[in-house]
Amino acid sequence: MKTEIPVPVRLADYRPPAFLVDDIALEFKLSPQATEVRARLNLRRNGDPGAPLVLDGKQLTTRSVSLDGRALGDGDFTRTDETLTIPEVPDRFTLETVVEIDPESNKALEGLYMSGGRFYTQCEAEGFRRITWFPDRPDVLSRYRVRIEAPRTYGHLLSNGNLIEQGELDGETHFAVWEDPFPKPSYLFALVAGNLDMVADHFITASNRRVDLRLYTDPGQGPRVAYAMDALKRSMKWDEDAYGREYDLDLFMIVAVRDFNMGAMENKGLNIFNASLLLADPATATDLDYERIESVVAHEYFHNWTGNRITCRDWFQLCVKEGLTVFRDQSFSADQRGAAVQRIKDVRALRARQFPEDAGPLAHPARPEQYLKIDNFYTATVYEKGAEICRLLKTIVGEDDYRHATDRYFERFDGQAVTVEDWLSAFEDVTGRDLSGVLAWYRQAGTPEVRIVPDWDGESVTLRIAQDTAPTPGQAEKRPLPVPVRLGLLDEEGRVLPFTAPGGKAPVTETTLLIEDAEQEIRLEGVTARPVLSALRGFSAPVVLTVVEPDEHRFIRLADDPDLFNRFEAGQALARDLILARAEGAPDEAGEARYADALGRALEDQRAEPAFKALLLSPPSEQDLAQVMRPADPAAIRDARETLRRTAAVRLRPLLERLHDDLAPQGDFSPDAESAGRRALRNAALDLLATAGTPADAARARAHVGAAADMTQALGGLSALMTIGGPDYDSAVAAFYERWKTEPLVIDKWFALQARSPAPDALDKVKALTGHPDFDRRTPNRLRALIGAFTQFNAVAFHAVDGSGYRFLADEILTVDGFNPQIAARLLEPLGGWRRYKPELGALMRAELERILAHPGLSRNVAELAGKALAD
Ligand code: B3K
Ligand code: ZN
Repeated sequence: MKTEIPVPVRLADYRPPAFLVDDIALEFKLSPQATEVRARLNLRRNGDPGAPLVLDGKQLTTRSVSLDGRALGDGDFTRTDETLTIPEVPDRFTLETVVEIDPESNKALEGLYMSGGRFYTQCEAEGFRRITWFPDRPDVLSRYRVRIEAPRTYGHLLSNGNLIEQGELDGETHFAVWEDPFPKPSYLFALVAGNLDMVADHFITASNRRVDLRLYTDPGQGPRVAYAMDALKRSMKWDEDAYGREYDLDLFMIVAVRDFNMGAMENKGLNIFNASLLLADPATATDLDYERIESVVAHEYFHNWTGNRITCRDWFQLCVKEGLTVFRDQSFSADQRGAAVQRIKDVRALRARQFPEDAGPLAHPARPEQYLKIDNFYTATVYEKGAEICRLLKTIVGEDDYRHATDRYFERFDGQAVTVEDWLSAFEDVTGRDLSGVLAWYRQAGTPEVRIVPDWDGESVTLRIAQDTAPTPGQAEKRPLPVPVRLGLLDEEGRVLPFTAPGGKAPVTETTLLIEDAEQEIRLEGVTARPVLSALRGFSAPVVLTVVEPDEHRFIRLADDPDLFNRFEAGQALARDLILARAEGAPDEAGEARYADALGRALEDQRAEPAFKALLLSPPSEQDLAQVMRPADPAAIRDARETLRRTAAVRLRPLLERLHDDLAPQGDFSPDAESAGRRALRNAALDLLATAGTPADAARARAHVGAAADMTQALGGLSALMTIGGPDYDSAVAAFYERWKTEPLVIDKWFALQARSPAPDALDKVKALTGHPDFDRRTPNRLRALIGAFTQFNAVAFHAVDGSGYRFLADEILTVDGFNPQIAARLLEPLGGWRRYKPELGALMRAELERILAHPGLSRNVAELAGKALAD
């Protein structure tokens, strides 16, 4: 065990690199247990004349170091576990190192590693140092030339940029040389080698250049990339139209890999994807898979400009690439699939993950100020809140200025490593506005709470608006932030009610108010009837909104708000309050019935699309509810939520049965949003009926499974059978395994489904599944499927009063930490919120965190998060 006290990295300590590397030539001799890496770096001093050269490296066996052709001896440099320092070097020189690495035993899946007998890399954030000695930081941009030599059995040899040479060496060995003309940070380096299927296509850019597109998969999986290829071409076109961004190389490649720590990686010209986010066909992938593939393909592609051409100065600025790129992929998905439904899904995800993070011990600003392990900061706050900040910035400056400002940003910062301030400076230049308030959004942690009290006097309505952000760890004082509130009015019959906005002359039906003070009053004139407020339309800012109003107004919005997001929101708010009331022992049965009937009317509404109705049918998730119930009692939440769902099922039975019948699939499968919406609504109807669980419902679920021709329907049916329980479910689960046991991506779903089981012995079953021959902790997808799904989606079993769920998770974290600290740290998240739960549960969660923290040899990744979770 190392007893060093880890020193945090601080934004305030940022210094420009002492040396720049203009170009680097890498030569790989690939071999599973002993790969040789020769690196030739052309270095140039950057500032401070006396500074020594310090390079990063990790788990490298160093064979030689030479400077301008002269071999260096032990006395010429010093080495620690993670650095190599040469005290005296000229202002310009060439450094050559030869190291040996062991990809086969690399189970951390960072640097160069193996999956299925092939070689892959993952370098963001600090994986390149596991490949060679280098100033491994994003503000060192270099031109790469990469030569790969390997036995011919590794059929494809890939790296970034353009292939400039390839050939045979001796009949057994072949090689390839790649050159990437665009200077890039080391985290964007990539290499892939092995036998792969390749699917080729091309794209003609706006300026009429041909770009070859090649998608690579494990052998046999090629036919499953058709949808990803299509999504890629649509993404390329969209970025030209929406942001004026054209692709810059002649070749764009994506490789799918089974073993991968996260979703995907935007390496220049050679994206590497978790296979689950690239491969799809109707039989094996769900509509959600298709949706994610489309959005992640777009996300990684969009990084080519926001991330690669313009990168981050340091890792604190991560949201400059991630928040912006998420905003871009959300906008793309909205254009492809419909803005309202997309927005609802994005907000649901934000609330499920970012809001709890922002309200707990791990709260941090979208631009954090310090870290121990940067891996721990690829968070919902950096990504999703980062995207929300871009969105509200766009709302504040308006569509046209947003586009002018992003044009300016690309023009001014192309080829550079930038900060949040640089990003905002483009907007300040174009608009002439002071955007320090937006900067504060990046710097301040916590979710603002906005409260609106409307008061109508017969002619005008006065809105008293207050905002407040609770203190977060390390940030006791909070300032008010600029909050754009899109708003309209309805009358009590649900009709649109025009009004005159502040400073306006003519009546309007919607306006955007910019709230900037802790408290302020705004008056809307010309309001001729008692108004129903529809505020924060489209979720125009990432805040928690409370409007002081009668319940009645929510019913009116649920029925008639022209803003679909707020219709959805009204239903969620009604359901939430009813569930909380019951969970806290004060059920409102009349209210529950009324809510169910209102849902029924919304389902009959011919104007609304099926995808939207499917969302309406689902009350806030158990996780969302655990956020608002104080203290949270997961078992009471589950009971109350299921009771409300059952009430809806009973009252709406004929309607739900009809929906389920009428939406039965006809004709061939199509992954488009409309067809997916129909399948979603059909599954949602079945799922609701299953809460009633009559023999007729069971028969319906069985028939649904039996007839399912695609994975969305198959899982929808299985999930309904699981809700009902009993032998039908058991035999369906067994049959599913038999049918799909040779398809790892489907077997992941099989594990994940069972992890969510509401049965009382769910934990025992999950434990038993860890002994299943197909369970392998070293494959992150499998681990997430079973352990991740259990802790996130099985709140009742995870929060069992005897602490068995927590103990199980802690044991798993400690096991996984032994070989993959990044993934172990990710698993810790559900324990972080211990203070929000009933004291008896909180104490048990805390005890497990303490046990984890005391474990000898704990990784820095897990130590940082467990330590923070326990800190006062
Ligand atoms: N940039 C990568 C994330 C890398 C995570 C490293 N621990 C994927 C993405 O956001 O596009
Ligand atoms: Zn990204």
